[in-house]
Amino acid sequence: MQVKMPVAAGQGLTMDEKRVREILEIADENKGKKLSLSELEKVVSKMGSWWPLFRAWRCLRNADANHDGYINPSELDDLVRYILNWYYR
Ligand SMILES: [Ca+2]
Repeated sequence: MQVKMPVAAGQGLTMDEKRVREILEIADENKGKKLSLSELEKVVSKMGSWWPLFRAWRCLRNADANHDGYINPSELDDLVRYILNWYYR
């Protein structure tokens, strides 16, 4: 028997967590395992943001817990959450 799971509002669209992580991995151009503002800018413009630099800056402000100006591997989960939150609003 098939059970239909209730889908929360905004879910079931094309962008999911896996896809966001893929985009973030590709965006790490110098493979430094951390994302700079300009790398984030490319990420958000790929996701269709109108104003990528501002959006990238917001991402950094929200997820950069140690304030070094980069998204470190330990901050990546927060960044993914932030992006998903924003994307589905
Ligand atoms: Ca950081």
